[in-house]
Amino acid sequence: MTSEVLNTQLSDVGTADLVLRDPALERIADIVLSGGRLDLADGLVLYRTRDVPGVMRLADLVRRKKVGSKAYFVHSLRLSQTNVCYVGCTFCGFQRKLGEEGVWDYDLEQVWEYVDRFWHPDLTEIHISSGHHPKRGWDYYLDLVSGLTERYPGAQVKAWTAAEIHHFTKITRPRLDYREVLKQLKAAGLVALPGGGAEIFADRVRKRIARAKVSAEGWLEVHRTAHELGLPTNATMLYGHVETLEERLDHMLRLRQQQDETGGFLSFIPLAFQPDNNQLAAELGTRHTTGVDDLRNLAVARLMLDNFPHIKGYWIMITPELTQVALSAGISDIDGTIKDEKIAHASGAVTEKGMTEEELVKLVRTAGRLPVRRDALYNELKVYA
Ligand code: V47
Repeated sequence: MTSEVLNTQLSDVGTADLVLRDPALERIADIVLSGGRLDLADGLVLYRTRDVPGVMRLADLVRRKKVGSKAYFVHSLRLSQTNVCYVGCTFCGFQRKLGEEGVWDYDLEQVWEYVDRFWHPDLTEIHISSGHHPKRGWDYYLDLVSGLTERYPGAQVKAWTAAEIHHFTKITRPRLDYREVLKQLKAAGLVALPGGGAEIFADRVRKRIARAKVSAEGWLEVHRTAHELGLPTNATMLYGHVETLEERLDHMLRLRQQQDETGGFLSFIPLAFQPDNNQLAAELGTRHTTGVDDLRNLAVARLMLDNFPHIKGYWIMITPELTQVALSAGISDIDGTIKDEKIAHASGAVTEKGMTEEELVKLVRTAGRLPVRRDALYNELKVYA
């Protein structure tokens, strides 16, 4: 592709720095820059080319077209009210069975005490993700959302993965469906759903790593229903274990298809497998994703998921330093302060459990981007000009 053609098609962002060394990428750049769609075969080219910087540059161009120089973060708190879980996903080092050593299981008073401990005037999002508890009743979850909403009015409650929503349908008597569970949570104050529990949609992988969890179809149905009810959601993909590149792309294409239909996804977050203290790590040997795979994967996501507003680099799992580089590989969001991450750290994450707002602003600034503090729904709260 000549720079002349590129300049005509993307005059708004400029393409002077789009140097592509692999001719196969030029055909893909043509499609992307003319507003076309990439298919699975194109995705494989992106995953297999040695010109990783070229893939990153192309993704960066798309990122720039969507958000300019802005990079978003949120002042958030992770809350995992329990680690009790009966599902037994093999990649998970966080889960404990009832009565096992290392279990925690907060009642409501303990939840308030926990949030009080981390509360800050700028706290805008409480992101809850936990385990499938075999004993807790439905009212507890409704009281948890309404209690948080009343006690911390400045903080939006973004809670429970589709897998947990699926679990809630099983504990309600009479049994409620996804729609009714979500309606009641929304009425209690819920504003959005996090994207966890998606893992990899392909059956072959799901059977091996998340056999007893909500199916791929169930996960997508929960999110479709949430979108229909006006609850935006995120989507994740757990990569770097036994999945193939085709299976990663299949995962993204299923999300893209659903986003075409509902438009309710805000952000896509690739989750790099944390390979310690879990059964899958024992089977595979401790094997971290490489920085190149992390960056390439984020760039591929930006290019394949053309209808997603944001691709998030999750600094907890890929490190703050690599997240800075990823700000030039297609990402527009770096999550947030988090404060007390537990799930990734239970499987050996080497990062801190949280960062301050000042550290996040510095991270973004020194990567050459404009820091923007947002809320859970991507409303802009402060631009750090
Ligand atoms: O659902 C568990 C994953 C998820 C491991 O929506 C693991 O904004 C890697 O959902 N290695 C929880 N991943 C985290 C999550 C999330 C994170 C950041 C942002 C958002 C968002 C959501 O973590 C779980 C599971 O898919 N997970 N164990 C592991 N060993």
